[in-house]
Amino acid sequence: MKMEKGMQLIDGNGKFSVDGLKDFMTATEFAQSGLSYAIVAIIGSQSSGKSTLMNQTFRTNFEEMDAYNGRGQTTKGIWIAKCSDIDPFTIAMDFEGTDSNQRGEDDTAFEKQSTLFALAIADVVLINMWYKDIGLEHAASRPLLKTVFQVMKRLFKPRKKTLLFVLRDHSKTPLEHLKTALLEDIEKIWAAVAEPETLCSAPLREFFNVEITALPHYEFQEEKFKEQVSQERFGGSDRLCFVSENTSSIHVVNVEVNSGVAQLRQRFVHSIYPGGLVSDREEVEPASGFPLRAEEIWKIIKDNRDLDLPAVKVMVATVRCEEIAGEKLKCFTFDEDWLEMKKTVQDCPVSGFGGAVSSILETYLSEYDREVVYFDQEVRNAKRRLLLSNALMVVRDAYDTMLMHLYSNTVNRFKTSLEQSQNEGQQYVAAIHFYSQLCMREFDQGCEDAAIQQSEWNASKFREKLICDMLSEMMAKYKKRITRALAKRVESLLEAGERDTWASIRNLFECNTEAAVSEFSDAAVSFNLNSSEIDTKSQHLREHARNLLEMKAREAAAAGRVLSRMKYRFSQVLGDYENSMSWYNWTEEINLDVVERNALSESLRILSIMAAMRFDGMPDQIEKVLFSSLMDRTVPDPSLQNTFMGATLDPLASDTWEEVSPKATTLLKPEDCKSLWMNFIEKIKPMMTGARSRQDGRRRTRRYAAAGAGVAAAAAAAVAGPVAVVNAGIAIFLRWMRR
Ligand SMILES: Nc1nc2c(ncn2[C@@H]2O[C@H](COP(=O)(O)OP(=O)(O)O)[C@@H](O)[C@H]2O)c(=O)[nH]1
Ligand SMILES: [Mg+2]
Repeated sequence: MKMEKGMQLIDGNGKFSVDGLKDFMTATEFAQSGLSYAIVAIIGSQSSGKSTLMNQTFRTNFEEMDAYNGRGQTTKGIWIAKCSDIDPFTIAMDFEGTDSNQRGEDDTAFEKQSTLFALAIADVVLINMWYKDIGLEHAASRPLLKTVFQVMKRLFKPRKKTLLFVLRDHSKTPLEHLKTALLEDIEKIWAAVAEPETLCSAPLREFFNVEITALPHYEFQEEKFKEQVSQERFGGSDRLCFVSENTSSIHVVNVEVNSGVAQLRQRFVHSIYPGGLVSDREEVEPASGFPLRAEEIWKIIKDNRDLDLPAVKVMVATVRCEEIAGEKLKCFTFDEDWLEMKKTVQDCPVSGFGGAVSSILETYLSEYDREVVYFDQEVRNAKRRLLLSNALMVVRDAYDTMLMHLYSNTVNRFKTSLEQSQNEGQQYVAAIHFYSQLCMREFDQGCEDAAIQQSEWNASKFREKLICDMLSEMMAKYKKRITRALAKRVESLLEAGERDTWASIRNLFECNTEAAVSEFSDAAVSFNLNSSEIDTKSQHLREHARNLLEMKAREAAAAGRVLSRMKYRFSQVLGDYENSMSWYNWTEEINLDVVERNALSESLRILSIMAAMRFDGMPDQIEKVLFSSLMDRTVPDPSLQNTFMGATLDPLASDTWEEVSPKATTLLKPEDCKSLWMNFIEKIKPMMTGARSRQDGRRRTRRYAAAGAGVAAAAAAAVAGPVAVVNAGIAIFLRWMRR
């Protein structure tokens, strides 16, 4: 597409050509111009030679009216074209003429809209006028100027514009006269235009640089016209003049003082550079935002809304920065190096991960920065932050995976090194010191290597977890040590069930637990824990030991086990007694009731020991209560059970021990003890029955033995000797007894 021929940006019905402009942008590569560009628009009455002038000046190819077909509306709407061979990139905008008969007298809406569009978008607005109109009260150009000033005052914060008046068909009237009359006209019209409050009495110069030039008749003096319009260098023509003089009396400043001859085209070469036609323009907006800006401005104008240019600027910047950020994010997400990195890190740690990812990220962030450089700073910074945070979201999983590798490798390394050191017989605390430092150092280096420069991420969570795991490893070791030191010994102490069982257990617990805690505290120094953290961990170790005790105590307090221990103890006492009794020697026989009471008392002590964990060594009444309730009334009076009296009289009819916290240390409730005891009593009855009958047997045996011994003694004395006779007698007697 040859864009010098121009494209219709807005058609006669006010429709904006988004697609056409897109093609124009692509074909001309306008977007690449950054801020190095200028836009020149021309407004003026219908068929006043605007298109002709634009084509001659900028070597464009806007449609012109055929001179032989009479005056009429040729240019419809608004056209744009790239000016040929002008540096910087310059866009020419050709407008449908004002006062057009085709639209009718009252249809001034489009004129106003297009004028406003020209003032909002162009750097230089050429105002095409017939030279003969100057000074005329009813000249066609007066309503146009009024419109220009009105719309300029309607713009919110407009940029200062250059108005370049082009006086057409200039003949002999000296330029000085024309200029004076024109400037007076302009000032009058400016003053007459009602001003919004904010701009009250603001002078014209704050809004416009005014320049005036005059051209000969194109048709009658075509050669001269062309020469003055499009000659590359300053020529000698005296017809094309930029005029000005001391205009202080009429408050117009910045009027170009140039009485010499200049070429109109030449004014647009290097127009943005110092000394150029628009070198003092401010707040230029980037070329890449042009389509959006033009479309938005036209939309606002069409909707007859207030045209707030700074707001448009922010809107354009927002949309463009978002678009660019979106493109960059997409490019980053699909960047081959990044994808490769992301894939690799799933399987194993990647050396130099942070540097590599940061550098890929930086590539796209720099591209973003380059492309948005001319947009509103606040907007572009905000969108950059968003781009970065979105890109970091893309990276986050891979980063975490990378840290996960470092973390788990370090934990494994720590465990294996420690294990190896133990196998080699190294001192445990020293090994902890050495390997924890070594592993942490390596972990920190790994994290540094994985750090994403653009992020504020750190590995503290993984580091904490790592320390936690190392400590757990250590804790497990000390817990094991405590278990090993306590479990079996506590079991046998409970099994023995001696009077000092709990004191011994407490002693055992304290010695071993505190030894482990103290060593743990020494080892924990490696992890820079504060004292309260060390205290907490130490407490865990103590709790572990205590729980172990409780577990062992509860195992030992299982009803069946207690019962069998009591029975065993009972049988032991009874057995000891029976073993001490001789079947044939008439030694002093102890009352079996006393023995029984002894055995019962020993068994009851086991029950008393097992009733609660005496962890804190506090005295309690359990043994006393058990003895008074069970020993003194071996079988509770069944008639009192289930009665109020029974309940009050029986201290064991309860599920708690006084002075003993039921949750913490009760192993057997009072009522459990009672039922266990009753059970026990039932179980030992046969033992006692057996003992009693054996006692009877013994008594009889001894009697017979004594009798037999008398007879035998006599016989023995006579025959074989006394001992053999006695023994034979006893053997016969025992056989008889067992029958
Ligand atoms: N009198 C006069 N006519 C001109 C001049 N330049 C062009 N024309 C003629 O004016 C008519 C309208 O020209 P055009 O450029 O289409 O005017 P536009 O409607 O303002 O764009 C054509 O016939 C041109 O030949 C000029 O400098 N003086
Ligand atoms: Mg035209």
